[in-house]
Amino acid sequence: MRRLLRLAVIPGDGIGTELLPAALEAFDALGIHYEAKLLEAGWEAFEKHGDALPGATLEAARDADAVVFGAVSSPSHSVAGYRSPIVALRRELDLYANLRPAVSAPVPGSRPGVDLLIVRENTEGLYSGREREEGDGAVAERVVTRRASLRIARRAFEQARRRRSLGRPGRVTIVHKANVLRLTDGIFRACALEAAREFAEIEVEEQLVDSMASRLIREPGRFDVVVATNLFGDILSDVAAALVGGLGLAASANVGDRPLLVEPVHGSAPDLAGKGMANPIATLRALALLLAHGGRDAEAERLERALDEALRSGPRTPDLGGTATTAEVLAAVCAELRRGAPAEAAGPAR
Ligand code: GGG
Repeated sequence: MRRLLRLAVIPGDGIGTELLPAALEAFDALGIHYEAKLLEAGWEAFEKHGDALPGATLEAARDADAVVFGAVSSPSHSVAGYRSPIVALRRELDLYANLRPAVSAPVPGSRPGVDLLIVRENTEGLYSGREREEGDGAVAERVVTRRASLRIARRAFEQARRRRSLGRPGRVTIVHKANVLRLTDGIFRACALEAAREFAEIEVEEQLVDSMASRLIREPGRFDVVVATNLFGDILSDVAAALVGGLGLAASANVGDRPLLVEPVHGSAPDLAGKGMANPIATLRALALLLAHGGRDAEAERLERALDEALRSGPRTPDLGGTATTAEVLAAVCAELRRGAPAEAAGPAR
């Protein structure tokens, strides 16, 4: 039997608490040997403890093999003492790369022939947290360092190399706006081109971010790996998700040296919360990313296959035009996993 997988599970707020820990039922169906420590973070945690990311949560996350994060939506106005728990977790755990795949899905409206990976810098850029009031307005600092740019670029090229070994083209598109942001994106661009020289077999191209947004919508099938600074990557990955079924299906992996943090891309969706109708597929895909990045490719593929089959022929939540509940979709995926499961994986293995 494989080593016990120690998970820190942070449901967060809103639909995050309806999706987690419920989605871990898929790990039971896969026969994965795991333990889950449930932890608090988000607005409710802030109201209760005065901290959106309590110290105990951060410590347990540091100690876990992997972190599964649900969803939060931080207030859009300033609240004294509040910090975004997901942005803080990414920074505290130095999870410097946010990997966001966008792949065609068997659902209405998904564009065919899309299989791309957005590699978003996760620790600096416009999310550096350096904002201050000045004059009659405010200033946000966009921080770009050589260290962070080189390591994110290398991560992108490594991903392109790995994907090339699986039959993808092996191409990295560097996204920037160095013609205007000459210093910050000048550094990002130069570092990405420097990293490119270590990966001779990988094709490299550049796109200005505005042109990239337009090309992504017109011809998403031509992109393989896309590397971008924090905000550009955040926006482009939501665009990419919209092309292949929407945020209800999109997941990401936050990676650094250790541990790994996976999450659905969507937020806590306060308008949907409490109805039991949130789409669990993004959270389940996040679990598949956890397995894939944890060196458990066979189980990741089984989960991905079950998700595709459930999307093709199973019940669908309202975001995909159906009327099914979260629980019904989850049950369909788990039934799919249990059908044809290897004998030792037929039941819970905790
Ligand atoms: N599952 C990721 C998530 O909660 N996304 C929404 C998000 O990034 N929110 C930032 C925040 O509310 O602090």
